[in-house]
Amino acid sequence: MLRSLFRLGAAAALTGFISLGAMASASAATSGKDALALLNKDGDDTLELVEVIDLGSKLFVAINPDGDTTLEKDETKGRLTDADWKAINKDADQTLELDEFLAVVRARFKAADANKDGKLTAQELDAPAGQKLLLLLVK
Ligand SMILES: [Ca+2]
Ligand SMILES: [Ca+2]
Ligand SMILES: [Ca+2]
Ligand SMILES: [Ca+2]
Repeated sequence: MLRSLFRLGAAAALTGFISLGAMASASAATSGKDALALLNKDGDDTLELVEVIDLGSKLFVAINPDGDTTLEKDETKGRLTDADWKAINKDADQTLELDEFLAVVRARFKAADANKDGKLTAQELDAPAGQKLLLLLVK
């Protein structure tokens, strides 16, 4: 546990120049174990894509307080950086539609699934790619 925390710290330090802005305002990273306790609802000990997409759909509604069909930049603060927005917002308007948002969720899930078995373990969630997914989902 201590060693994985250290690894996480080292990884965070390495990527710090990219995510410093986001990290500074966000609370401490969520551990894979905590994330599973919080997000895994079906009684196994992994997150599957269907669970994560379901979460993403609910999150889209939850972080969209103005109740329109899009996310604006201020609504994704701390979850997505300006660089993320550029990459995600394919139609180059000032908003993220649900399909654009879920495409990011899906891409981050795939990136985090190191052994490509369609499930995210606590260990995979603790790795940098897993933390990127959690940054999006948990705040
Ligand atoms: Ca599960
Ligand atoms: Ca909105
Ligand atoms: Ca858009
Ligand atoms: Ca996996």
